[in-house]
Amino acid sequence: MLHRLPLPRGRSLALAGLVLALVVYGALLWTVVTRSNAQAASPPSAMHMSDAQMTGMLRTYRVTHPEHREQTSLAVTPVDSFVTSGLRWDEDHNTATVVDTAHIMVGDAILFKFTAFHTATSGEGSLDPLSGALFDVTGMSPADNFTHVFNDPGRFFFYCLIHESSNMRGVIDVSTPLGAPPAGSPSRIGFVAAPWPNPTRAGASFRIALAQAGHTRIDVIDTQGRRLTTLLDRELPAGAFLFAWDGSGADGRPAPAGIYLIRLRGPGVTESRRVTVER
Ligand SMILES: [Cu+2]
Repeated sequence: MLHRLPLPRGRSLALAGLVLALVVYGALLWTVVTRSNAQAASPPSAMHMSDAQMTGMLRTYRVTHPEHREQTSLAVTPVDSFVTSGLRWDEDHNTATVVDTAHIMVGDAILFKFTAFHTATSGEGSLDPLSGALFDVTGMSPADNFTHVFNDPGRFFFYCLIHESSNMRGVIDVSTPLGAPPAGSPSRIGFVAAPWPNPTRAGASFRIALAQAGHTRIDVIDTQGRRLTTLLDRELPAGAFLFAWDGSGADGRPAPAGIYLIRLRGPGVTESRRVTVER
């Protein structure tokens, strides 16, 4: 499911170098501080740098890794947004959830909004050889906000270079529309292809069809009716759509083995399909 772009090998080496530099820098700081102040409550380390220290490191990093974003000439209306809130990239307006996931369709745009000094860097983290391949933007205020259009299906990750150790990151799940149905309403609405593979060890794909446009929500729930995650919660046009559940809950952790229901609620349709997860 991961969208992979070819990337020069030099980039991953440079990233590995950055991480090594962080660790060495942290170790040196720790030595200096513990020597000069035996009362230091919590010695800094690579994972506990001050913002000023991280900002300095970021400035150095930017010399070899200039920030970049998509050049979009068309005005695109984003369907969802992530906004910096404390040490979070927040999507669901709930700061209690650490890592949020946006669910969009191919061709949809996401707006990244800055309220304080952070970065929006594509990738799973600084050790990801594809870190920054799609976008890598340092921002401070709304003037730095930017939009990225996701043109490929899959699961995309991004994070803040400065606050990676605080797990400041987000996920964008991009699904594929299969195109408009033939003239007239489809012969069947709701699930047109049950989840497969089933049983599964990793995740499952399924297809739905809608005869009319409307708000559509797809949840994964357990047999007690508890919501594990939400795959979609937005307006959809009439048509057929392919979705995938990656087998994880809203917290990003793999769902335990068991029976789950994928529940579809859309215009004129409420249906569930069972999927068995094996671990
Ligand atoms: Cu940050």
